Amino acid sequence: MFGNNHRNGSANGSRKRRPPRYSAFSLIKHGVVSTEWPRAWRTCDLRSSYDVVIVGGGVHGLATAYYLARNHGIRNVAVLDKGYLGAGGSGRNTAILRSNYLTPEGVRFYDRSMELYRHLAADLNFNVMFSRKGHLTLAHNDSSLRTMRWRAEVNKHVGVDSEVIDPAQVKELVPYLDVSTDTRYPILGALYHPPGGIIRHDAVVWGYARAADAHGVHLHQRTEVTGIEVQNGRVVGVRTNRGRIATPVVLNATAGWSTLISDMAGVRTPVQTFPLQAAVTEPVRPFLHAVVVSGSLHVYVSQTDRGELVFGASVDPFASYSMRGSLEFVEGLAGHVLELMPALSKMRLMRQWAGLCDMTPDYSPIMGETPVEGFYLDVGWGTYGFKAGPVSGEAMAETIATRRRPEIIAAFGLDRFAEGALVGEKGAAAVGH
Ligand code: PYC
Repeated sequence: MFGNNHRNGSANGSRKRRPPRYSAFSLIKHGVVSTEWPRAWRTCDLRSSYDVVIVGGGVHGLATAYYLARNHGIRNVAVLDKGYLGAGGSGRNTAILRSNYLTPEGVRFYDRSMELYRHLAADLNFNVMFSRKGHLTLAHNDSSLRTMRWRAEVNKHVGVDSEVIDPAQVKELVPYLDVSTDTRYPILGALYHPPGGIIRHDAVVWGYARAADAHGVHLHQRTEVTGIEVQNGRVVGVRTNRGRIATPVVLNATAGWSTLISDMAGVRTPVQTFPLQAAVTEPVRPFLHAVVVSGSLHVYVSQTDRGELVFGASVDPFASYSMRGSLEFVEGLAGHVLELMPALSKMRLMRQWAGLCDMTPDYSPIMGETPVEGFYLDVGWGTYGFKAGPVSGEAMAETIATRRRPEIIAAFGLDRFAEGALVGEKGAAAVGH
């Protein structure tokens, strides 16, 4: 087991430790013989000061901490979460990865994330179970077909593999889809994006947490931020339920509560919070080898390595902080799924849940500096945050280390709303909202 605090690093957390390695022998030993698994990260005392405090222990906050330490040598960093690591959007999303966006800024950004995800298991020495299945966005009418063609052209221009395919090709990729022409929503074609796929979301969270900890970062669960101290226009500290921390840099990497945290620093953001519901079935043998999305039917589905079908929809039509599933959602979902794949009528849903989505007016995130010096934002992730975890972590770490927003996130600053330079991604943001 890792000891407390600084046993494996220097007092300022500046020395890198090796994360534990699991051999086949140790898996058998811990799985069968022993009940005591080594801890993946330490439990640390809260220091009275840190160079950087990251609010939010999801994939964005943890990735930023990891890249701050690994790429920039900034290790006196704390990640605070009021619950447990991955308790928010990182543990509640449907784990779809893709980069087939609509704007060149969006495509380039998410493509970098895909590249980081492809190498993440080796990078973190942790199996994140990335499965490159291919991603299909179905078009049921002429206008969505037009948008698919537009997206395919932008994707190709930026070097991302996407093309529009016809119903016969769709059927070849997903034989269980009903592509007949006498349905209510006939499939006219699809945007096919071969690099898309799914990943194991909790493994991504744990992998980043473990690697950040090994670099000396402090991970503080059950640590709620109650205030942010600003003096003369700059951040000087954070108040928490466990005490005060002096710090010149705070990153708001929360979802759901991002406006609450920004308000504490006196920074207003154009964000509204909506629930998004999802559900999972019992496991069945593998038969769905691509991620399937239908904007018109407001549904997406993929099959996990365990055989379960994971379904999601668009956000609920009202702003709320509720994370409960509803019967209306399941009823609508079942109807829409059966329009697409009637053969699924006998499958049983096992669980449903909801997560919180911070929606911005242009369906793009907000990343970078704010009018308060030292207070940074990585928020407004709507329904597209999980797939961006690695690239936003990398870019936010660079922003904090160099005090300059790198080119890859230049378009996503808070200033774009005042300047009217929006990055309109509505046509490519999950399903129609
Ligand atoms: O952006 O691909 C996406 C997505 C899937 C589920 C929610 N968002």
